[in-house]
Amino acid sequence: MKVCLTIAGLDPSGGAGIIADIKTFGAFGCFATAAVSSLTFQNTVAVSGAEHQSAATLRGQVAPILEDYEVSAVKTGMLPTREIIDETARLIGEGNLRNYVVDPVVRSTSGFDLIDHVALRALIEKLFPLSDLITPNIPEAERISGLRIDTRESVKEAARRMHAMGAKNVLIKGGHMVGDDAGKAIDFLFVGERLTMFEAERLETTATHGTGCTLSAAITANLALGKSLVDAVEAAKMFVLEAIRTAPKLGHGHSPINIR
Ligand code: PXL
Repeated sequence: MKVCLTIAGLDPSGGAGIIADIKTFGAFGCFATAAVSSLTFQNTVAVSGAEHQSAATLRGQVAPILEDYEVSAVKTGMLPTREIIDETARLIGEGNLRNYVVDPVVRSTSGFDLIDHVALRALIEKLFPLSDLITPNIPEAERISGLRIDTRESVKEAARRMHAMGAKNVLIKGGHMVGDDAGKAIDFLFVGERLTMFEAERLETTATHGTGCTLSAAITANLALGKSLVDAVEAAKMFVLEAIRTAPKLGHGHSPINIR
């Protein structure tokens, strides 16, 4: 059985973060391991705060896993501080980890900042070069690239800029797209300079809490299983679409999706 690792936040309400990642790894037949970067306080309506881990408590969680298991793929989600990002970079280097997917989490669906400015710079400098794929949505890609993204040309330019920052491969998720492609759900995968577009029907729903976490975890699981990047993204996108379609409509805000 392939072992996957997630380093991400705990969303105790179950929609996002490591709970979504663990369920997703399992859904693809992988064995889930998880280290918490931050305890967040939230439900489907709002995030009210977070208590971040230290470098020592992150290392304390991850090092024993790497000593004992062969980890086939890894993803990172919410990494709120430079301290945690620097330690994550060290752990990934020491473990010689492959198939590394960075979900550059900036803000929760409900609008809470999950990383500060200094940490975002560290994420770009330290983790992009170690990664096999980064998976920003449009607001994240705008924040990282400094560009306004409202056309396919600007999607390409943003991907070029993120390549120049060290990301080998870039998946820009078009769910927040405005302009001509608003109302579609097109994801843009740049493997090096080569673009593959994934177009799916757009589901009009507020049940979107945890979609980004689930997508990156599903890609990670499929890379662990030996799929190519294009095939892994395709499988992950289908998985998330089905999870949104069959979402349980829980809570009073953005409902979690149905990961199984
Ligand atoms: O969806 C971004 C995200 C990632 N990780 C954690 C979160 C959220 C959004 O709420 O709570 C832990």
